[in-house]
Amino acid sequence: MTMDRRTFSKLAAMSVATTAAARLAHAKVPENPSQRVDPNGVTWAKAPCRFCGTGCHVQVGTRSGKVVSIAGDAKAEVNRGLACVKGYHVGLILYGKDRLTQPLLKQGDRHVPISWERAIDVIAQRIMADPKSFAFYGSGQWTIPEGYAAQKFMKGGLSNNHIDPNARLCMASAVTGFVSTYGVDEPAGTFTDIDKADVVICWGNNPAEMHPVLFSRLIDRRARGEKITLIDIGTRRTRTTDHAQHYLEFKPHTDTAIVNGIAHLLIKNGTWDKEFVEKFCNFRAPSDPPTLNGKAITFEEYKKFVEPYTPEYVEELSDVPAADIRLLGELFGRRDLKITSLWCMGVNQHTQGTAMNQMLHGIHFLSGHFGKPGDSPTSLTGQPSACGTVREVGTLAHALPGGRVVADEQHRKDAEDIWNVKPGSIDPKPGYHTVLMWEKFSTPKEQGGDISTIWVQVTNPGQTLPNLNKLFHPSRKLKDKFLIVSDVYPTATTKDADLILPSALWVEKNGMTGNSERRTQQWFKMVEPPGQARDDVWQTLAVARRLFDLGHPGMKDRDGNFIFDMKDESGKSVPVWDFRRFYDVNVDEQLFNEYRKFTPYKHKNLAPYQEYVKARGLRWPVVEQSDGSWRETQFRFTEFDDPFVKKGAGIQFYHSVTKDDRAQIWFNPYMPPPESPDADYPLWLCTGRVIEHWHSGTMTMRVGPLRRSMPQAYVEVNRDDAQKLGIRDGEVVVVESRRGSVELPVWIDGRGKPPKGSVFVPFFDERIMINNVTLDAHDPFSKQPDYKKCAVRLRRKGA
Ligand code: MGD
Ligand code: SF4
Ligand code: MOS
Repeated sequence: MTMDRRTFSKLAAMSVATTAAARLAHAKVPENPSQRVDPNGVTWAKAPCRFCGTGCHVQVGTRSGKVVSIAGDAKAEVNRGLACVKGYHVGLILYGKDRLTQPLLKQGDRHVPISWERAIDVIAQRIMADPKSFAFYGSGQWTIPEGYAAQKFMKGGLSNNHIDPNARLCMASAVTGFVSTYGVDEPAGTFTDIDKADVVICWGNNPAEMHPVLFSRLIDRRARGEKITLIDIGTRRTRTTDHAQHYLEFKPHTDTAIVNGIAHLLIKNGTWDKEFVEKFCNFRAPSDPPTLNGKAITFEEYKKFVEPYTPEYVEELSDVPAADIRLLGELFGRRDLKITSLWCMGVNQHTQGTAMNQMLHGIHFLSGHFGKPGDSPTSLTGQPSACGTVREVGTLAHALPGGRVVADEQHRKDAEDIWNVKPGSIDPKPGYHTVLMWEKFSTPKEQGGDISTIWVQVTNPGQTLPNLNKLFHPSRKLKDKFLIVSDVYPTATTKDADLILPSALWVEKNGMTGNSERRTQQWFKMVEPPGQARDDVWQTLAVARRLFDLGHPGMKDRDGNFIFDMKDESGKSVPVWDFRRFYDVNVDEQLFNEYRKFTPYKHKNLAPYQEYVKARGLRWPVVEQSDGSWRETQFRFTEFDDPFVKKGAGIQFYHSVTKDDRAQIWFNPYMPPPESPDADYPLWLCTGRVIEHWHSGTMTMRVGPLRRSMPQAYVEVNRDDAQKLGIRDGEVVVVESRRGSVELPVWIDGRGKPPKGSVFVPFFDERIMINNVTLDAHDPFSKQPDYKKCAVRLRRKGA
């Protein structure tokens, strides 16, 4: 786009004027080196999309202090100018009519406005009164600096490990899977594998709706004449199935049997990759008592374990025809094809989620489909920063930044040194994971419910925790339990909260996120938040400062300074807890550059903040070159790309569990699910998302075009089941489990097609709380609950 100099300076002056005007009331909008102004007076700048783990970049157009336009970002490697229906509408999420604009305190049955000062003081006083009973419930939608601040505040400042995120519900099993297989978290490959693979296998995953741009990046290859085979292994036909050459429908929970069936065939046919396995792998199996690292076994033992999983036996367990198991076995046995596996919630939300993750990596190792572009076991994440904030910053109850853990003395010592907090500040005992945290909050104190205050940021547990009647509702009737919620809109959680804090959303603040392929991304604040809404990271810092003023010893570092001391260029401390001064310095930059110090320990090296200002994200490890430039890494553990692999090693798993540079090939047996259909509850229930809506729908249901195209939840029912029950399309039915019930209209042959004996319900609709019905049974290692299967029955309303 071109424009003459005069127009440009006029526009620039105008934009300075609006910025200055806004500054009187708020913290200022920072300088943004990446922005440009077009002839219509629209200022454009980059930001990653607010929604999913694909991590597309968009160009955000602002004028007169408002977001007025969104475009795909052609410079972004992830999406190359594309966006999905949510991405194109992302600007509108800022402008729902009922944004939260002031702190609200519950008095009697009402929420009454209070000042920020009072709100911050209420939180600080609750913490001072009983610091150990305080918990922080965060999010994979926290920005990296938000999560890092909360992490340091809790573990370094309060010596309290009760911090856990919604991502526990989401990718905790991926983490335990990676850690027990590679000794370190997060995928070896990247989205580049999707460009190079000959065969892509989706394991209980519907990327066509959940990672739409990534999926079109794959399918578009066909339009260019490339041949790709897509295999969909699922429990329900979805939009992903529409594009697949092979659809293998399995009985819920039997995916473990399918993987064992492939291993069985590779060994029986002698098509496993002996050289790869001999050089780079060890074998493992569950121990008794069970531990995350299990026990070492020999290849002979492994062979014996998978021996029973013949194609016929797998068919018996899973209902997948033996011929299809053979097809998978043959494909994995071929060395001339490149195979990429994709998985997400179907594998992770599973009481054998850790096992399934381990085994998917294992099948790639056993067959040598690893370490070449296109040959990769690639786990996807749901949220925009499940990787960046939760896994890398370590906002889980047992973790420290940079892939480290509270249980390790050296890890604690290093963290205490970086934070400059007193030695011994960090508690070696992990805090409560999500399900336990909410269970403790919902249990009276006298009965061991030792969590009395939870601060929730950027998540909506009143709708999205499993088994709400057990984990969420009870606390709301207990007098001494206090719920604090930072959100941008009224939600199922704020409705029942004791204190509501209005937050700045997306480009109303600076931010950084990390997507599914280890890509760390950065954006600048572009517009002011409405009313008194303020940055989440400011809220955390303000409470920390209030505690400092009240004399909480943990808020002082070894030199007596505030643990979140922010300095300006001249080295003077800036009182960022005063919101008017918050953007006098770049708090994100200071927090990020401090966090960076944690990242080399486990070779998750990040570049300085300013490198991310220039890029559309960089994939870690990012390492400085001799010419001063910073180079990202696409393929980890491979000599040709990973700077940490020894010359001549080829492949090196340098964080190996067994300390011999090898990865682990796990055997895990098929085990039955915690709840299966029976005579009383004869149907499987699966739950999940739809393309139009983001999770609990708080943002996307306020975007007209998205709400209109998917206005309410429904239950997908198989035609045969409907006929048997005498249920018509569109009719409202009751879906009930042993835990609760909801009423929903029936959709027969809808968007997704569940097989006979199963139904599907999306969870975006706050009027229909499907999580009153779902199960809270969880994986023993990851503690991640299973939202994908429980037993329900259907009945006609009134019947
Ligand atoms: P979201 O709707 O993403 O769902 O569950 P949640 O995280 O609870 O909630 C994000 C909240 O943050 C919204 O209320 C939004 O309004 C608010 N928000 C947005 N931006 C900001 C901000 O900048 N600051 C603040 N303070 N708030 C903000 C997701 C969770 O759900 C996940 S990740 C999974 S994988 C689970 N999946 C799942 C399922 O598959 N089935 C069922 N039945 N339940 C599920 N629950 C889990
Ligand atoms: Fe946003 Fe995900 Fe859609 Fe990309 S695919 S535009 S990141 S919601
Ligand atoms: Mo959950 S990380 O968004 O799928």
